[in-house]
Amino acid sequence: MIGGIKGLSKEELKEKIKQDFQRKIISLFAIDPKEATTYQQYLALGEVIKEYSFERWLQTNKYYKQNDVKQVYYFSIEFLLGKLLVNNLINLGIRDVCREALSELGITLEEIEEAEREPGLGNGGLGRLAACFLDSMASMGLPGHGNGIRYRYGLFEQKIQNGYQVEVPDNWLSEEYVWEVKRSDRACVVKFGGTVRFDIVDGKLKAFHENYEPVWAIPYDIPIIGYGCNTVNTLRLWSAEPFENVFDFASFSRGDYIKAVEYRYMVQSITQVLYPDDTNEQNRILRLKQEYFFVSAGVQSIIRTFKKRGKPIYELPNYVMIQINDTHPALVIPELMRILIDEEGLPWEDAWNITTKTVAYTNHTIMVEALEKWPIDMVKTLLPRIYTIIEEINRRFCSEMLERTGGDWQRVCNVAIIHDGQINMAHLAVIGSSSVNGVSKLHTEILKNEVLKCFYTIYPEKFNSKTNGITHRRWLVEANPDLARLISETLQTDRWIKDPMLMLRFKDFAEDKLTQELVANIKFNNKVKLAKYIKEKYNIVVDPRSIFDVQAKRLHAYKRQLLNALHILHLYNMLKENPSLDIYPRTFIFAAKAAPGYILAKKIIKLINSIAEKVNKDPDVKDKLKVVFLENYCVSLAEKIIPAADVSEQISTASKEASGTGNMKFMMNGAITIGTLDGANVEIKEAVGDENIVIFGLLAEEVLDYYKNGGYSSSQLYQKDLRIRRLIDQLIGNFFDVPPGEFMDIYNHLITYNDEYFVLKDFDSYHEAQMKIDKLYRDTKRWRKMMIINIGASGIFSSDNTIQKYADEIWHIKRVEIPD
Ligand code: 4GP
Repeated sequence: MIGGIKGLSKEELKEKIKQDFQRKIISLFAIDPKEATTYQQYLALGEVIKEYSFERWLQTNKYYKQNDVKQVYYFSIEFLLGKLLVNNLINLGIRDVCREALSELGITLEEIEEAEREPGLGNGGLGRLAACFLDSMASMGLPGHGNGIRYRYGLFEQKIQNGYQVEVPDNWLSEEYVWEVKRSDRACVVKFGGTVRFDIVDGKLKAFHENYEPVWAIPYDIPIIGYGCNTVNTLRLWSAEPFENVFDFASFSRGDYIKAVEYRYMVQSITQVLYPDDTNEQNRILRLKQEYFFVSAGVQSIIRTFKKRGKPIYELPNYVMIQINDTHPALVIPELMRILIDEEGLPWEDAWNITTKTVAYTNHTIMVEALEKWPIDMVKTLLPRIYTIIEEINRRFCSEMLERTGGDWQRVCNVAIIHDGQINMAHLAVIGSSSVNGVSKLHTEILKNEVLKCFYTIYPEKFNSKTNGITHRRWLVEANPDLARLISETLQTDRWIKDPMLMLRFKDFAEDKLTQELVANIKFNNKVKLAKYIKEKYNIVVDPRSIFDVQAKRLHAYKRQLLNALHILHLYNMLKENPSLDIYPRTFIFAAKAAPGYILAKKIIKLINSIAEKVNKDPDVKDKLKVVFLENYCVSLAEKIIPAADVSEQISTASKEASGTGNMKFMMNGAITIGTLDGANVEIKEAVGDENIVIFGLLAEEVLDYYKNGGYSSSQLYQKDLRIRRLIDQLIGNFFDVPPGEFMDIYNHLITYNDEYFVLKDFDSYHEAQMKIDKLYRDTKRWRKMMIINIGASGIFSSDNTIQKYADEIWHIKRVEIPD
């Protein structure tokens, strides 16, 4: 192993990097370092940098153990990490010296960084939030780790062919993954299927789980390196592997060969693929297997570590906290109960007391499709012991409720865990944890007053709000280094990288002419870079002097990419009617993946591309409008797009976007938000002031009222509003060069099924807002001032602040300083 880098001078470190890097190339590939490909250089440099973190990693774990530090485990079915090389170099504080070392070898660091493949182990917001939280915890010296799944195939790679989305498997592990360390010595056994037998042992009822299929859970650990400190926490991702001796050789010869192969296939399939859908529940047994698999392995490994401390099991909540990222890991609750009762021999009441104190739950969405429910039979067959525990939790809870409500069965059914043949995972999560939080103020209010209202009446003390955040180290220091440098120069310190609230002082320079010019230059240069990328990749010329108006996020009807698309079509119609119409030139940029089975979303992608084709080819609008759809939206593409954005589209139907985190990334990079009062947009508006954001559309309560009372008819609007009628007619007429009926699903969604997400209802107000953007942008001074205020105020939305609140109010953990 390569030694540490502690205490070396800059020169010594540079020499060491050069030597270690070259030796690594030889030891990995047995080739002359000069002959290595860029990818080989990346692998070698990655290995070297990973090993530099080992000293701190060991030290951190040792410190936690020796000092009995309380630790938090963030359980998430997704971790969307992005590339790690740049991040790790920055956090270790050695990026510049590494660049110099390599350049002395004739190698450009940025080229190596570009060669990294990012693991797409997440769909969108929820998974990326988990990754931001890991960075914040490590950088703040908080003892917090991740627990998840090492999917063999991450989220599909998106290609656009003839305007349609085509999905290609993401074979991210075809080459080794540099940043992980396989820990076979820490493997756990997870048990599926079988039967449960109850027996009296020493006068106590005891459960025996028999005839199950065992699966090995093998952990792969990734070091999570903190910025500017010695903390290196752990992200543990589990991979499923078969037991070699389950179907022994004798059964092979008895003709059970097929059975053995089936078993092997069953096991490997568990961690084979990430479900490419972040809102529609995949009512599939495999998904349930995945959930139990990583939960069981994670809880077992936590208990094993805890027991090594030699403390009584009753003390668990004083040393361990498990945060469950949405309901996917909610089986933590019965799994911890199982271990405490069956393996530790605790009585039910004690086990329950420990479990509810140890677990906390975050809700990320109110979309009904995403609130997980599992059929009883499926759980009973796959997880028979877990099922009996859920049943008992439910029985006790319901009888308590029955008493409380004076025998009101209807009210009890509304909150039961098991009802109508299904297990409601959100109910299990709320009942079994000490804290329930929403991810923005508005979202938490909606949880309390609508979605989880019944529970809020029962446990008001559990409910709290933790507005999401993003790590400014990735989304500013790494993605927009010039802007980060300007902030440091302006504030005459780079302490804001550790303490993001200092960023607020940047707002004081909003009127300063020089700062305004510098911010504008940086934005312009970022736009030039993105324009170059677009030209190289798509052969489309976009003008960096035009407004870059960006909507980049998952494609979903409630996020309303359709509203944006229809509005572009409207601008096009206006320009065709009046070619001299004075609109400021705009480049509309989209990036979005649609779940492969989500037909409407895929049609919207096709529509955007059809509009792009029409607009980009038309010489009449050439200087005023451009539309670009960038394929395969992922973390590294986001890092290219966001720093170049002028306008940030956050236009979801109010009440539907729990928080949004893209909205924060864009503001941090100086884009001005056009948005509804939804999710964290509400708090962004509070932070920047009404004059530095452009708000439009229905309010959440209006939307919720409409849902309750009906009241809005999209077909009436179609009849009344000529602009809208024209747009809809263009969709279903022969305006676009597409097969007949191509956009019928969109038409039906908007008109036949009455526009569930109020696209047409908000159209007029959106148009007004866009005209306001047009006007504001022309006022250069004003716009620059807005940019600076947004950048400065974004410090509030650093995930460091969010995590501090989780640490203080839910986890009760403290920062620790890992000594050298
Ligand atoms: C997302 C929410 O849709 C988004 O508003 C929020 O910012 C993000 O979680 C993080 O809290 N939800 C999901 C999901 O990604 O899978 O439900």
